[in-house]
Amino acid sequence: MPRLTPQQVEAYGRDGYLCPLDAFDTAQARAYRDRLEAFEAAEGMKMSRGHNFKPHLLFPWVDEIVHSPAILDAVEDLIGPDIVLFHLSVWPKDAGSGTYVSWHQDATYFGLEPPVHVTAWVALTDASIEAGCMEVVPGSHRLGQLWHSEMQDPDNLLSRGQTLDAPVDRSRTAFMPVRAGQFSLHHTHLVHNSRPNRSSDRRVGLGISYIPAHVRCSSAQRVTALLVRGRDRFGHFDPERRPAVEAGSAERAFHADAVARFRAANLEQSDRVAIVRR
Ligand SMILES: O=C(O)CCC(=O)C(=O)O
Repeated sequence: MPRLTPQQVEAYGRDGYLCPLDAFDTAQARAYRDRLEAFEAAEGMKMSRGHNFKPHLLFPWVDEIVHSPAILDAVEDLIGPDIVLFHLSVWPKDAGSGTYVSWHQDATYFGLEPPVHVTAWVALTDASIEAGCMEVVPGSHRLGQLWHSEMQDPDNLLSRGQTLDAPVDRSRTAFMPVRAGQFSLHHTHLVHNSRPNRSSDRRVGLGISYIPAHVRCSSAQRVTALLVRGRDRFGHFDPERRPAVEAGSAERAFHADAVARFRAANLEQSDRVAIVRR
């Protein structure tokens, strides 16, 4: 795949997102989806809220996606050659379910300094407007970090229910539909949400958070991350262990520890926001 054009890089700077871009073909996307759903069936649980963090530590096939040259080439054009995977969430929405994602900015509880971070949302199924693809406020990334409140709602896929409560004009939004095998890119301060899936098929994507290696997490809790391209001359994170087999006992143990640390770091950031707002 060609690198991003200067026009695409300029559009990202202006609008805060790019969509759609091609990662792999639909047959490959179907194969990845089948792997995910076979695991869900075997475990008797869906990889939804509460179980959707950091699957790249459990599954070699997710590790393959996060190293995809098509995705990393585009990310490199936006954040440079030394790329660290800071976080990854699976975002499944069953057909006809009420699950949604509230209006938010990804940066809110990440505590990244400086806040240089791009999310690649990689579609394992078609994510049309009807199926509840992401909806964004173009250009809102230029507003910087905005206030959020925590609205607990089991249908909201965001783990802390963080919801924008700053007055941002949402009268002109844009949707980011992607077909299976495509991806979109969005800026850490871009205001976005997604509505329930009204289609007849499940909608599943991977939200992969990439940062340049010089960016650190300001939480006292040290977290893990994975260098996916280039060099890390900073050592801000404990290196992640790439999975050798699908959800083996070593993979599960490493994953559980990494997720626990990530949740603790997130909670610290949420507490900091609450103190500042008091
Ligand atoms: O998958 C969705 O509907 C929302 C994902 C999202 O908010 C993100 O990747 O930042």
